[in-house]
Amino acid sequence: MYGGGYIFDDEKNKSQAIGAQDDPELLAVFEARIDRGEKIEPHDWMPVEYRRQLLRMIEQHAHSEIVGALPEGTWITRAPNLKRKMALIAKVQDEIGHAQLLYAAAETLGKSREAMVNDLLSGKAKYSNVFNYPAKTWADIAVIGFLIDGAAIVNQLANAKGSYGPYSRALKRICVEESFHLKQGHEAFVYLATGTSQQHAMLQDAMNRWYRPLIHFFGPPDTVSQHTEKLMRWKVKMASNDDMRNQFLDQYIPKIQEVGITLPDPNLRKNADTGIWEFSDPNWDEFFSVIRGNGPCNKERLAVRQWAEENGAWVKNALLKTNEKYTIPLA
Ligand code: BYC
Repeated sequence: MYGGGYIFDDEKNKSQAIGAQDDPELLAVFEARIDRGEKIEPHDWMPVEYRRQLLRMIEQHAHSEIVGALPEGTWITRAPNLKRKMALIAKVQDEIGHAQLLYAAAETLGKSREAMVNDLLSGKAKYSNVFNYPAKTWADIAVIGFLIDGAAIVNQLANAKGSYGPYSRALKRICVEESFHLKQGHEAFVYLATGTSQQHAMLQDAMNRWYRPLIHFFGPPDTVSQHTEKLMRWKVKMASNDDMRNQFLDQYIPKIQEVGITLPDPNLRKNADTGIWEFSDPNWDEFFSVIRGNGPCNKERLAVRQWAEENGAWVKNALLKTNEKYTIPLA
């Protein structure tokens, strides 16, 4: 999928600098293409804001895959048996592969991978809130595999139908691999839920801790979301935060409850008239604090990435060919 390569046209790009005004005629042609359901490709004209928004979202997604490998990665050496260990190694490897696909898709919008990685390491870039919480026990791995991957699939299946070709193609491929992650997560979840009373209690404890971060995963309520309206108009986001959250709750709450695990929210219920899930205030202050760098594990996550960057630099340097010009992948 990511073969060949082309040099990003800097001259063309200058007219697309942040703050530049879009040509109204080009904008109208662009929006008509979006309305017709056409895919936008890297060499096509696109509004400055479309490029900026896509880059922001894809970059955050790529960072989420890289950082998301950390809580699970710490359990590889402590997996309860060889089967679980092999599955977890394969899953973590897949997540890093997803980051590669997503960085390549983001690069087509004109930001180098190096700049993106620097923004992650400096703490400037965001990544998914959920990866700033600790994975305290093996049951956390079951919750992540089943429910975080499940939540990600809801988001990614929808956005795979989005307007930007490279992102949409990357998401399609990611979803195929995620469906295996979900299966292994579900199997591990059911195994613990229906196992000994200790296993059940360990899973219940993990569920209690992950419930709120999972509600946060889909982003702030639509009434507060800054980017949804624009992103949905341009078919980058194919459903709003609240719609995706509701779809997730609809699909997964019954699956959690059917194995005897409860949710730590007395107000969680589906409104039979509206079909919408209602829940207690999930403390959006906590969400905003976590995504601004003040969650329980933000500092630890970045410290691990910084360590990897410093200690892996010699591998990169050994592979670099000094006489080669940098090319953006053709996604
Ligand atoms: N976490 O206007 P809004 C995985 C930020 S990894 C952090 O609603 P938008 C996996 C948002 O960026 C899959 N920040 O934003 C990996 C914005 O801040 P800025 C992760 C969040 O973009 C390993 C502000 O809040 N999935 O599955 O319209 C192991 C206002 O929000 C979050 C993706 O990355 C959040 N949860 O909608 C296992 C999907 N939510 O940029 C599994 C791609 C919001 O203005 N991203 N913010 O400073 C998206 O679909 C959208 O960006 C979101 C948010 C739905 C998340």
